[in-house]
Amino acid sequence: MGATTLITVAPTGAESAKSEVPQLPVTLDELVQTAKECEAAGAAVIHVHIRDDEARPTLDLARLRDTVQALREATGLIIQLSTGGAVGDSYEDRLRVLEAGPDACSLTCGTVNFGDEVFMNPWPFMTRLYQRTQELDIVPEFELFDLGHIGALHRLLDAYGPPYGGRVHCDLVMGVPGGMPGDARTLVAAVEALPEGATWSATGIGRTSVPVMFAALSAGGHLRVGMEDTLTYAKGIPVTSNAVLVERAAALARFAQRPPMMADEAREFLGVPS
Ligand code: KMH
Ligand code: ZN
Repeated sequence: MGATTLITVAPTGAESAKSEVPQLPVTLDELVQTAKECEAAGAAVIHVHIRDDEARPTLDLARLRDTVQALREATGLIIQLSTGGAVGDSYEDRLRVLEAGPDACSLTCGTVNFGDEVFMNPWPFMTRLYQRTQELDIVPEFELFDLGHIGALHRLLDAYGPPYGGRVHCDLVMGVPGGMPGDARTLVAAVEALPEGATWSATGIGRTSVPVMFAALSAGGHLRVGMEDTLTYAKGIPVTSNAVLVERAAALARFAQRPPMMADEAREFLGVPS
């Protein structure tokens, strides 16, 4: 078990509407401000989805480049761009995200029912995306929404070798309607099935956020929190900012005697060049 906890913040996502969640950071200024607050609160990685001028999810390359640059100038956070985008984004658009020059990216290891929709990640797309990360020196984080995705991760590593950076780091995304449930026994089953030497964080969607945090800390994992995943702080209490979610994660990590990992340590841990 590591002595510190890597905290990733996922501040925006592609699913929530600004009109319904006014606190959601959707403009570049809002995102940079959120990133600064979350870094101060203990985050070391930011998982980024961006929006267009109408606050709709977009994978526009120029906008992604501007975002990476602005976050690099304003913070020391590791910048992980989403290659998941929004349900229905094309594979070509999702692959092109890597051209924006992030430190890291998400790479989902299989298709999954996603509420009433389907988040598509067929094997040929996964393999193209993985090979592109290797060509472009981008550290992938393997997003696992289901136990079957772990089988696909083993197959990917067997077929194409280790990731850029050298560490296999995964994120268990738990509690999506259609994916694996967000509870301790599923988390343990998933962790048991990971490749030898892999490290992992976990995130619980919606009401599973807090139980998944406790389970992850108990099992030696790292944490991802943010308004992409959770809009309710506690029953009946809306989240007011990403920073409060990071503050809570950092407090629990300290309580577990594994305080937040600082950005420099996180770079070394994930194999992201300084
Ligand atoms: N927005 C979801 C369809 C990722 O960022 O890589 C996919 C997602 C995963 O959020
Ligand atoms: Zn995402």
